[in-house]
This record gives sequence, C-alpha cells and structure tokens, in this order.
Amino acid sequence: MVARITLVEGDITEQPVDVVVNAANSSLLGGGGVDGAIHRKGGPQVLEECRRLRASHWGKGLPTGRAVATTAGRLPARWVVHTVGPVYRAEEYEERAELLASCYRESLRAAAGLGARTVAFPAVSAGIYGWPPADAARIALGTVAEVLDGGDAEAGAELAEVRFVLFGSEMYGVFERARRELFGRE
Ligand code: AR6
Repeated sequence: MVARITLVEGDITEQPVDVVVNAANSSLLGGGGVDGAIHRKGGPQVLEECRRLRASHWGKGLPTGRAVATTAGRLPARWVVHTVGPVYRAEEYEERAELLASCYRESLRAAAGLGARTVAFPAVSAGIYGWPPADAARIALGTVAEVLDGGDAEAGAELAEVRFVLFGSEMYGVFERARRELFGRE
C-alpha cells in the first residue's frame, strides 16, 4: 500500500494530477507560500470559488484540520483541495498534531469524493506555520499510509497515487528519511 505513496522534488503547481492540495489559511482568500503559488497560477476562478465557499459555508473561516474543494482554474490539475494546517506550538503539541493528521485525512476524503485517483500534497504546516519538517513528514506519511491501508475505507479505496511534492532538496531529503524510518525499504 505504501507503494502508492511517491515523493518528488518540485513545484506542486506543475503537477498534472486529479487533485492538488493547498496549504491554505482559514480565510480561503490566498496568502504566501504554496497558497500564493496556487492562486497565482490557478488564476481568478480559484479565488472566486473560494469566495463563494466562504459566503455560503465558511463565513467564520474554514476550521483548522478541515478541507474543501474548488476547481483548479489554469493549473494542470483538475481540482484544488484547500486545507488549513495548524500553526506549530510545542505547548499544544498533541492537539495540533491531531489537527495536522486531520488535514491529510480530510483532504483524501474530499479527493475521494471527487473521484480522484491521483492526489498531490505539499508539506502542510512545514513552512510559514513553522512545523518542524521531520515531524511534519512523519505525520504526513503516517497518516496517508493509514488511509491507504484501509483505516478509512471512504477515503482510501480509489486512490492510485498520493504524491508528496517537496519544494527543494532539503525537504525532499527529510521526507525520504521519514519514509525509510516509517516503512523501511519497501
Ligand atoms: N510547490 C510545493 N511546495 C511548495 C511550493 C510549491 N510551489 N511553495 C512552497 N512550498 P507554506 P504552511 C512548500 O508556508 O506552513 C500561507 O500564507 C514550502 O517550502 O506554503 O502550511 C497560507 O495562506 C513548505 O515546505 O504553508 C497560510 O497563511 C510547504 O510548501 C500559511 O502560509 C508549506 O509551506 C500556511 O503555512
């Protein structure tokens, strides 16, 4: 099952997958990092759909750990699933780590609901939100593997590939090490 998890170094806005996951903030109105890149390249259609989602459902903001879908505008993907990662805070580690895991579960559930077979994730919370990369990688890979292994039948069954798209060789190396630690050499 873990064979369906792949790691690539690159730019998530260039991935021709069914779903690209965005590390958004609760406003859903864009920001820096990967969020900025997705909105820049996706164009006004993505922002417009985010605005509509805010108006209809998420006037107070999308809660941390949740995920919602829009189409992908000019991106080569078909949809964007926007999820809100937790800001890192060591004093509230357990609670926030659970929220980070929830981002991956909820995003995969949303992707499965769209009939997606291929999904690309960035390292949610591991940039501006300050999550230590090695720990972010363990939570990301561990949670996705659980879903694919059938822990969540709703989310895992149809997914052929979950791709982590890591920005830069350093983050790629961190994920590669975490993958080896968690799953060995399979
Ligand atoms: N493709 C793949 N990964 C990328 C890309 C890209 N084009 N650009 C950046 N990354 P971040 P967060 C990496 O900060 O920590 C925004 O302002 C980046 O190097 O994008 O969840 C939102 O609006 C890092 O490894 O997301 C929120 O306010 C990873 O993506 C806040 O940032 C995540 O970094 C969310 O912070």
